[in-house]
Amino acid sequence: MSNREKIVIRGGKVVNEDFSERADVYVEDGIIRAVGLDLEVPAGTREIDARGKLVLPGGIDTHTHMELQFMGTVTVDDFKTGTEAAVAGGTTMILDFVIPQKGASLLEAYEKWRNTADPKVCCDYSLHVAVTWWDDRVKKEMETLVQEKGVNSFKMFMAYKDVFMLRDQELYAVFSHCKEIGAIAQVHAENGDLIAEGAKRMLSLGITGPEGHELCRPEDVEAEATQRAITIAHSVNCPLYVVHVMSKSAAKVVANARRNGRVVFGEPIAAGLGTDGTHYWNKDWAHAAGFVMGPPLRPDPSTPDYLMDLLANDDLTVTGTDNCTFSVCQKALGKDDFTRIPNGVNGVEDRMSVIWEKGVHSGKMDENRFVAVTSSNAAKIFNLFPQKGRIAMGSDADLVIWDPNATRMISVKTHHQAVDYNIFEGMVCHGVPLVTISGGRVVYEGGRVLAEPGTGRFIPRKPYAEFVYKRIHQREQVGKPSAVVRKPYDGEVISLASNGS
Ligand code: URQ
Ligand code: ZN
Ligand code: ZN
Repeated sequence: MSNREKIVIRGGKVVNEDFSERADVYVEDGIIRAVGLDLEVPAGTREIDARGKLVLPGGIDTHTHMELQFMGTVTVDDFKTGTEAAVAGGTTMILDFVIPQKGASLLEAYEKWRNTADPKVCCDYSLHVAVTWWDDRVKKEMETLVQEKGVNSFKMFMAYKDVFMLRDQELYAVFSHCKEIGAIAQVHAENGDLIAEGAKRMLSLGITGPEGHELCRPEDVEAEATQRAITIAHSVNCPLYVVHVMSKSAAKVVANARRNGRVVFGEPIAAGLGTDGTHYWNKDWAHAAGFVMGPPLRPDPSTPDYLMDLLANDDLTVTGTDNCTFSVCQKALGKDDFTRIPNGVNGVEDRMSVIWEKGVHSGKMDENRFVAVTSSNAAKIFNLFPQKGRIAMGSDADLVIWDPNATRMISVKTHHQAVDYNIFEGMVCHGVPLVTISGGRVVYEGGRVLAEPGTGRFIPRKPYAEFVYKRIHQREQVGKPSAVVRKPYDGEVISLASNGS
């Protein structure tokens, strides 16, 4: 059982996104009370030795689906096992998605997610809400969610035709409304019509296995939708967040848009940074099906390195996992037809280690950029900073003591997730969480999860995150188009026939 106690972490290197310093960190009542050298602390304070180790802000996973009903079944990791796995991997907050069915109330779906998650979560969490249909009721409910329920981000699907997909006109309306209410619009960017046609074609060619999933969604299908979403968002001056950027083509679209001044953020995920889509061609059906997710992992093996380079240089901004786990027997719903394989992979436990290994150990980014892309940037975009994402007096005591030199091998045999395989099986990663502290409680230590279900809190988020909205507001002020003042035309005007022809 993990208690909230007075804790001092001694002698570690405290790493924030902007600098690192040798310092002690003192924690009381779930809050960081002091950061400095040789801190004096009250008697009875628990001392944790972090000499030779790093002390990092706990990871924030921007994208999870715990206990999601999807494609006829339910993800095997619920809010308990999912958040236990999170803290075992050094993540102390998840942002999950409320996904209402078309026609269903967003508010009712939100309450359902809260009721499901609240008693089970072992770390703090917050909720994005998906907009899967559009009318005035949805519009009103988005306002209520923002003003009363702590939601400041809405996800729209451009894929999953007839299920969750919105058309361009609807995207235009939702993006406009997000801007009005100070929310950030998120998109799953894939062209749902092209996927539906491509899937029919693959099946007609006799391609029924997992490779068909990738073949009917080539990179262009993701890149086209990414560009379209950016164009629509820009036309209404709405900030845009592209979830799970999976391909080099889509990442280039995001990077170019940022270089052209668009307010857009790209989120690669652990899967896309750590492995690739060559697995879809594996001869073992269950192995191949385990990697099925949308957008798919890409068969171009240079993709993970490329995405990591863009993440290192700020073309891409923040990382999640899209943790959406189905065990092999659930994936087997699509054993004869890849379109029925439930989409989703693991990642919530391994994101931090995978990014350390492929990003920091490889020399692509330093420890400070690691903190930015695993924690601080998420906190800034979703208006949680500096409560989250920072080690400073007054911030939440969400901390990880991290050993950059130790290694661990990722395996289903040792992971804490409920899913019965791991897409990173056998990967050896430098960067190992030794102790995780969530809300001032030691929730992971000595290889054991100590967290109690229900001790995590729902963290409400306010609209108009400054990191996102300062530029939007200024553009709104100065960027309004204005009419040219000119003398009225007073020349001849032809007459049209009464039928207009
Ligand atoms: O599209 C998503 O984000 C969820 C609903 C499912 N998982 C996936 O394959 N990406
Ligand atoms: Zn998605
Ligand atoms: Zn997702």
